[in-house]
Amino acid sequence: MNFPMTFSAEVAAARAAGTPIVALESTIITHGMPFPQNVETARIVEQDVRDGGATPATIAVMNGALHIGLEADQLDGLGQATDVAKLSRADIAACIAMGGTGATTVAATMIAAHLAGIHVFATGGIGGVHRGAESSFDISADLNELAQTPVTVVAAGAKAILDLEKTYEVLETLGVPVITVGQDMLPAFWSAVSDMATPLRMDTAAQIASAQITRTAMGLSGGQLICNPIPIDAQIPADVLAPVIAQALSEADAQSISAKLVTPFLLGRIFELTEGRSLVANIALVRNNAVLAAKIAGEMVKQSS
Ligand code: PSU
Ligand code: MN
Repeated sequence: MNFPMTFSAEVAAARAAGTPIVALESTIITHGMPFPQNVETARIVEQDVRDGGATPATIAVMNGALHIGLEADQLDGLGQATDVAKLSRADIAACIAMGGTGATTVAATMIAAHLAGIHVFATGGIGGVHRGAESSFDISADLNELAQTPVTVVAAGAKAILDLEKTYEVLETLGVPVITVGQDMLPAFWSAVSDMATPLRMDTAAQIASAQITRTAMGLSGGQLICNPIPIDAQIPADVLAPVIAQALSEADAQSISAKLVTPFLLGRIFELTEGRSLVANIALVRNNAVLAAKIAGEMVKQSS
């Protein structure tokens, strides 16, 4: 390998032992949540993965090296740093080549996880087709990544700030399995249900692991999107959120927020407009996803051996 890739001590040990590992992203820490809740959440989510029987591997680029698993002080540093780049497929290699530091989005975390032989990844919500994409062309690189990189991504669906109908249409076009856990309707990130039926439903981690293993065995490229609804007692109902999302979107438009700044701006404004309630829900859903991802990773080890 002719680029620097380093493993945290616990990830190195898990690799040597062949025990389950769950990848975690870092953009949610640097661009998705405010300090200090970002660092607190990252630590709690890592512990949720351990409690679920797997080893957490939080992924980031630091000083030109791809880190698979962060030591506690590295996580603290990243969570407090300003000026950290937001890395997707387009810029992760350039950041490493230039010795830079950056946080990985869903797309970049999938690439890194695959390079490290990790098959399961937990996050909050994936990026997708933004509202107004018919004129802005703003479609997250997360969607293409799901189509080509064999990693199972556990999320609470696509983020509700997006055009969810267009997002799921594009996923279907790209041949990405969209699997909702335990219910017939797709979730909507902060809300447990949307008004859309899920293309596929599964009820156990074993089924989800088997589906990814079968997909890869058949030579079908790409991963799967696992839509894990936020626990009902932690959700914010969609009708409560709708006007808040509309206001944040119109402010983004008025201020000409574009490209990589859109999602962080919207999440930040929704946090303010809900007086922190959106963050409480976001933390609950990420934790829920980490627990499921650990079970799926365990099943993958079991079924592959
Ligand atoms: N999930 C969250 N909060 C986030 C993200 C996911 O709960 O901030 C991040 C992920 O890194 C995802 C990114 O890839 O938001 C989407 O950014 P964009 O829309 O610019 O592609
Ligand atoms: Mn975008």
